[in-house]
Amino acid sequence: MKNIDSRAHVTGTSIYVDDIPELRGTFYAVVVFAEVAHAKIIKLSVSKAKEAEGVIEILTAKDIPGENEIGGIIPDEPLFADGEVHFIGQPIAVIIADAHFAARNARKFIEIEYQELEVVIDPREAKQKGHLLIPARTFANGDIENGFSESDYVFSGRADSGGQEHLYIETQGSYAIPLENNNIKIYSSTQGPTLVQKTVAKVLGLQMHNIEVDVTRLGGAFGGKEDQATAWAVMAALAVQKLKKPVKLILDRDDDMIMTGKRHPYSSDFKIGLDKDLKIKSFEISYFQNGGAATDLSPAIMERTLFHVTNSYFIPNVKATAYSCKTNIAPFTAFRGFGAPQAMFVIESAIALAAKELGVDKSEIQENNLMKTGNVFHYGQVCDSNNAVKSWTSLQEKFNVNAEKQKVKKFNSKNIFVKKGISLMPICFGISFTKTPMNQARALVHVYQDGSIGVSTGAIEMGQGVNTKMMQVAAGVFSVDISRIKIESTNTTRVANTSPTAASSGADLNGKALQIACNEIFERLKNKAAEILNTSYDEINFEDEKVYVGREVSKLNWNELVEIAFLDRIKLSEVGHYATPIINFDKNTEKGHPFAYHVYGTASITVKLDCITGVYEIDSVNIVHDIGNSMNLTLDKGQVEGAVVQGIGWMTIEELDWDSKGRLLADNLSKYKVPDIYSAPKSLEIIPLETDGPELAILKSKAVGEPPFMYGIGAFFALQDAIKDFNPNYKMEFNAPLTPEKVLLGLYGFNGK
Ligand code: LUZ
Ligand code: MOS
Repeated sequence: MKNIDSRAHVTGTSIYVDDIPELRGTFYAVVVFAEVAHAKIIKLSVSKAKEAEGVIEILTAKDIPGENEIGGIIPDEPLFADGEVHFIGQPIAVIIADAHFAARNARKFIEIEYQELEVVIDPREAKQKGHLLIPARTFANGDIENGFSESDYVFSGRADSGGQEHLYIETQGSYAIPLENNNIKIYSSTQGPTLVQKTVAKVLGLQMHNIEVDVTRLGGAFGGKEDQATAWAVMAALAVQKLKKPVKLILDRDDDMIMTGKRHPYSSDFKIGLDKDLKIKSFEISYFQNGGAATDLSPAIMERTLFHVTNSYFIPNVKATAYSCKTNIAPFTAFRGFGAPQAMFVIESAIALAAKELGVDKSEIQENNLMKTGNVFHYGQVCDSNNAVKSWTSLQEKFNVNAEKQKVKKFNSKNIFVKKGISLMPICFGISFTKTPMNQARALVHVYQDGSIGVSTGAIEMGQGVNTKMMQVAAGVFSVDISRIKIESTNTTRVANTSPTAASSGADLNGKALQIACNEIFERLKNKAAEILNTSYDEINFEDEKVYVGREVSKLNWNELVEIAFLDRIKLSEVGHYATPIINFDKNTEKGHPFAYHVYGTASITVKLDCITGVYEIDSVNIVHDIGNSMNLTLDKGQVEGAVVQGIGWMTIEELDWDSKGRLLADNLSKYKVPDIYSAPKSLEIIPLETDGPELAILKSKAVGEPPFMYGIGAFFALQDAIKDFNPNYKMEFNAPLTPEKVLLGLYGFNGK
């Protein structure tokens, strides 16, 4: 089944926030933000800007009737800076004007005087100064010291991975509309409508029921709109409350890049111990997470890092400590993988270092240590499948990896200035929000008198196709054609208390809730059909909108059955509620069973490097991916393809840097290298691993949003492989992204200075 949005996307008729027909009298808002990274605000005057053409109103911290607070986990983030600023891009005020450009123009008349304070950019420096967002946390298992003393080889090193700009095509934005009795309706480009509703109520001094949030779809999010969509909705709503007029706030791309948080850069120290058989005995890590200037989601992201310390490997002795470091940069936030990619880059670096020192192929160590059924993850959950090994061996068989390795060797022996490299990358990703209470969802289903069906869930369509999957779930339960079903917008008045659509769990959680709601209605209809056809409940079957008695088709069809049921006053609406069973986690012992299941897979990545320019191409990526019993292979492959390209971008060409004053260097699209068709693999093949799929996945079809992102890590090591072939003295450094510039330095021995 195709993505139900394809046609509208291609013809340009899909509706995003900025496409909603505007009401008469709509005003436009632009955000004023800090130009220095850390300072006291000595003076803030908006009077000149207020005189500028078209300006209606300017709102600052003192105009907030409720709490000036938008921090979700820890209340340390004001909506508008009050007295101090902590990063360049921190909102200070919002200008409302009769046109977007009028508001933007007025921004230059805002007068702010700062008394500058010390700026810290580096997470290790922040940690040294004691600037932590939350206390450090340690996950440990076994006895690492014992593990190291039992090891024949011990290696230590450092690994650094950079940030990443989300670059959703649709920038952040909202459109807020006044309703009667001081209620407000907000259209928001958010993954978390309930978070928007709750935060608007808090800042405006209202109750949640005063705020209705509605989302049709997003033009991409990737985690960037899990909680950082909220501020823009709150500002628009604040202006509506003041002015009683509709207010639209859509960020221009440059404002979006400057003001919003990105993937967390990490710097890590590791120590790995192996025995003679290349079994990893012990692994010790310190992660320094660059958290930025406010907590945002950093504790949850740090937690997911700690869960993914060992990737798909079984390591008996582990000790991992993570520090979430406060720096003067826009608060870093959720991004596809949510801290797990950063952890997996470190273990892969440790294995690469060990392989180099021992003179063995990295894949030998990888293969030797894969998780097997019955192995216990360092956080206490028991591994319940052999999918890590199965995907590894299946990749060898399906794509003949050994032959590919030989080809690379042969190519390199014949070429001096062009070199190839190949690397294998296994992945293992835990599915469920690591915060157990978030793993719940609801769905509302109406069967209308004419047999058509309306479905509302808490899931947000952001291009991933979750609405298509929801349609498949409902159509499957009722055995009706998909044309009968409409997936409604996601709206807080129809489905309340939603978790954000995140953690790859949108289809599982909302799909299960939808299944429950549909089944309830279906049961009633089935009973009614049995009554009408004078037979037993067990004899009734549905297929293609017809009712069967046993295997025989009856005269009764879907439409007639619904109509009779309605006239008989049978309830044709239902709310389904789902909460993931089994999962638990004890934060005192840092042990439990936090994940409904794990997703596994293995990729092989081949790169080709021009050793004169340092420029490279990704020749091919071959993957055996664990999708379970995929309910929509087209959508699922689309997720894998997009994730791989995004992961390769993070590891190779996307570079975020800040100067010592805390200014983002790549703050617009002419400076930030976006992965494009040329950086995508020339060939990308995905074969689903043959497995049944777990009960806790919707229709046994596994979550697919985030796990394949981590295949991109293989590109880094494939490139190192190619560099090594050209320069045998290459001093391997684990410092991502491995840009052409860094590659060139490595090729000619200048890396590490
Ligand atoms: N968001 C969240 C996530 O709040 N908790 C999670 O565990 C998570 N995991 C992945 C992506 N987003
Ligand atoms: Mo996400 S990183 O699943 O919002």
